[in-house]
Amino acid sequence: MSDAAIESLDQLKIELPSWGFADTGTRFGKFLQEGAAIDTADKFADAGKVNEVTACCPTVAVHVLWDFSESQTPKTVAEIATENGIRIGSINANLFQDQKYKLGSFGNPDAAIRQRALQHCLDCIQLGQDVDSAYFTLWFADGTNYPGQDSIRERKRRFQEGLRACHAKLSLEQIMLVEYKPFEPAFYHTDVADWGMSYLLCKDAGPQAKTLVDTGHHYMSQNIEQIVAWLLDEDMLGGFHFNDRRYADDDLTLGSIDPYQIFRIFCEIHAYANECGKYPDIAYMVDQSHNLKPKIEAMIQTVTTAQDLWLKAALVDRDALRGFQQAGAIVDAENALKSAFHTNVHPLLSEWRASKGIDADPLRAYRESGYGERIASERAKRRKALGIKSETAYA
Ligand code: PSV
Ligand code: MN
Repeated sequence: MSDAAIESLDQLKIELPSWGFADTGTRFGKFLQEGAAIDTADKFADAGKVNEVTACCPTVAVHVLWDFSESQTPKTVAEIATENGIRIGSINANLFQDQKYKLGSFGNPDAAIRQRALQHCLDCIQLGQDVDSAYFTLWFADGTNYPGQDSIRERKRRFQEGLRACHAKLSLEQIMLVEYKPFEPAFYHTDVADWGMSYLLCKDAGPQAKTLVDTGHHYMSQNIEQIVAWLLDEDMLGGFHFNDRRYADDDLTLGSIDPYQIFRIFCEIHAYANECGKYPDIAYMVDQSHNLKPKIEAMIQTVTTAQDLWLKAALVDRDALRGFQQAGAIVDAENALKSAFHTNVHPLLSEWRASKGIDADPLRAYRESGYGERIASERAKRRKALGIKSETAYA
């Protein structure tokens, strides 16, 4: 069983977010880091470094407005990724920063603004085709802040129209992921607030549209593994955004608050694979922006935590569990999960890492490489030369 579990780690390719390497913060302020990426090339270099020490992050997600500029063709950006040993993964549309989107993008009452949002998406789809990216990811900040502000049903129909138009332009290789989020920045109603709304919109749009589960986008105590199980069973789970949360969309490192929940989510995926004879096609992506933890270390921590919990979930004795379930042996069934969760999987992880030719401890390898110190000093100098002001304690 442990050989199969180790082998299953090859299924867990984790995409890193380009935006996770740049300076970010909350709406109250930013805490800048000397080593933060200044441009897309820096972000790709950092993602490449994480891939080098973990051997499981071959792609990087891009956010179009933050990673592409008119001075660089998509192909040039793709080449920078290749130079860093990675590829461009999902293309994330940006439908929330433009001043025009105050009342929404696809849900906006103004047809001209909806058209502008649609055009942006069609450009993203084309960009995806230009750089051979399989995933086009949509998250909408759309919603209203006050009762009566707009018609909820009309907004739903506007979304249906926009998403259908996007789907019509996908190539056969492209998958469109629709993310949901219960609140923020809209606080009265969010147009795509939960998995059911995403599911319905995807079904309406076409067969290449799937739901994206961001682990941080749920109300307190929601059973995320049930959502995952249902979406898997309906062939509608397209991808994940990995992070953890305590209160809202906190962007914490994966499993920092509730590792057992991530384990239970992974159990559903292994259960599916066990029944269907193959792992589902899911895009596993990180969505975290750290401004307290060192960014690259936080990414390595997330990735290795994901592998750790994935492996534990792979160790659940499925035959025994099925027997306990049939017999109504609740205590034994639960213990089948718990004993897997409490297994020390480090020896197995080390075995997998040795087979990939990497250090058994990716964080240690990263620290010993001196990369963090090198980029901090090089980027601080470059910031100075570029005239980028940093009002930080380190300045
Ligand atoms: C929104 O909170 C979100 O989860 C979406 O995925 C965005 O693309 C991303 O965060 C921006 O950081
Ligand atoms: Mn997300």
